[in-house]
Amino acid sequence: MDEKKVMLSGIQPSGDLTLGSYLGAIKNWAERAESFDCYYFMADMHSITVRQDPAALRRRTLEQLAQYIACGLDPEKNTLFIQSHVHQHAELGWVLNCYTMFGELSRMTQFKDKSAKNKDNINGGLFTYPALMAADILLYQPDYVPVGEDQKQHCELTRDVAQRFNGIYGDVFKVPEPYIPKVGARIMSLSDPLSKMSKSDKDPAGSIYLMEKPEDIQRKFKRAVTDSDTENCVRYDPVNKPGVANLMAIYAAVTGKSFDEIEAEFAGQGYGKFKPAVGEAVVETLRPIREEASRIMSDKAYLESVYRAGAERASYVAEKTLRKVYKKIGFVAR
Ligand code: ATP
Ligand code: LTN
Repeated sequence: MDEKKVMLSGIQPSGDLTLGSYLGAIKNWAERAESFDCYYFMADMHSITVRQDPAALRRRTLEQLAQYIACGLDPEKNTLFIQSHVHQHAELGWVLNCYTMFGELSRMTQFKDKSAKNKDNINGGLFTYPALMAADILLYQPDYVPVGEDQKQHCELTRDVAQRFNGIYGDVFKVPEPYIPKVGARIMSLSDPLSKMSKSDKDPAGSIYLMEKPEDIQRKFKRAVTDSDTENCVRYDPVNKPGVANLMAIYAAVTGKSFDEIEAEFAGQGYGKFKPAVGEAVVETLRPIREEASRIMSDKAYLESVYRAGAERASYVAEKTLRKVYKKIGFVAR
């Protein structure tokens, strides 16, 4: 019998993947792909909580799959699938909506942020989204959910919902732990170091995209907002020097160096040397991913075979949990 622990995570195809998505989430997935039983999906159902262009959504969903594979997730060893292909997500999502409280949903920062950004479309899905996310997770009984810092609150809500449900019906769900990286859990925008780097940001200067050309990446790093102090010194101080601290976090995450080592490396050299060095390290990290993803994108038949097989495997596991839930809550078996 397979004794491996289970890991699961998803990303919305709501924009092109960024360095934030990579360092906060995917890098962690790829590094653990061998030792865990892993499920990773494209959260297309979540992405329609914000209005999407249909053709762009379709394209980005497939590109995201190609990028997952290019980041090192081998489809033979990981179950890679598209959320809407596994109908159990919508079904358990509805059930869990009825076990998630209005007050809990009202406290979610992602809801507050996104409703502030999309004032003309504050829809029910945007509000109840965390119940669907709880379903995404609990269907697969995972031990860990590798995400960036911003998703911690949703993971905690998932734990609360699972515990509430188990409290009523007995042990139905495993209560999972969020798995957040020590470095890179919250990469900030290069143009505004006080806000998170985000793939749906309207200002592309703040985000580095996985598929971006090296010269564009370098240009963005050279123009990255550092700090208004006159010190011009590479020192880790997130409160007073958030721009430099963010660049240091990026450099640390891609090179594996500690903050002390980075300070020593750039002692007396100023931002003029530091910023292009970070750019160069990021370019070299992303180069193989970009090249491999472009190659995979051109093979549509392969991508289709991957997401079909993934949906089949995911559905099999998800169905077991869903049946158990339906039985416990009193639905008549078909
Ligand atoms: P959107 O702009 O559509 O809300 P996003 O860019 O904020 O998207 P998500 O799809 O919400 O990204 O996140 C995908 C995964 O990457 C999640 O696990 C999230 O925690 C992580 N992540 C996203 N942005 C960052 C970031 N700037 N730093 C670290 N991790 C991040
Ligand atoms: N809410 C996440 C995406 C997401 C997810 C999940 C992450 C949807 N379902 C399940 C982990 C597990 C986001 O907005 N980044």
